[in-house]
Amino acid sequence: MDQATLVLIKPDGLKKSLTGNILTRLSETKLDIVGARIVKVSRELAQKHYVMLKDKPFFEDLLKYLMGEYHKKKVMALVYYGEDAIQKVRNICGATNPEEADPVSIRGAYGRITTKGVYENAIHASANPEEAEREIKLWFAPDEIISELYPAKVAKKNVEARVWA
Ligand code: DAT
Ligand code: MG
Repeated sequence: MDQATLVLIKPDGLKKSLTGNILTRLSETKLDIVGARIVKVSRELAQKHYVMLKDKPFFEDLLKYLMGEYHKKKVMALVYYGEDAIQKVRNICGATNPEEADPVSIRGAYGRITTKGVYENAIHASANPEEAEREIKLWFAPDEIISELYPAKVAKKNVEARVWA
């Protein structure tokens, strides 16, 4: 079944110049990239992204990590699409805990746990189709994705926005 999944190259991945390596590893999946953005992550976006973990003792550190307070204030967000996309990407990422991840997986090769206990695991990948849809809609507007993944509508937005001067 064709699926979409959200991938984030987290701030440690960008700080360590791993973008090329990670994208190369992901290209083994033969999936299509249908969206890509560089994002400066706000606290609000980080909180929404990890809402499921809001009661965990490590939540505050997780927010700081995703916002880039330990590395660089940017994240690369991508949407991959194709057959069994969610599992294919998760397999290449490896286990959540980088010390337990298969050493040939992305997290096994590049992740670490800091002395503070933060899992710096370089990459995020959606866990299931419901999470993927929620996460993709959080990180991308309909026009930032080159395929029609989910229904969208035209809405008049009466807001001020920056344009090129
Ligand atoms: P995954 O990223 O594999 O989907 P998750 O959704 O359970 O795992 O957790 C999200 C992130 O939170 C994970 O990438 C790293 C961090 N995390 C999870 N469990 C942790 C723990 N016990 N201690 C510190 N950080 C943790
Ligand atoms: Mg998860």
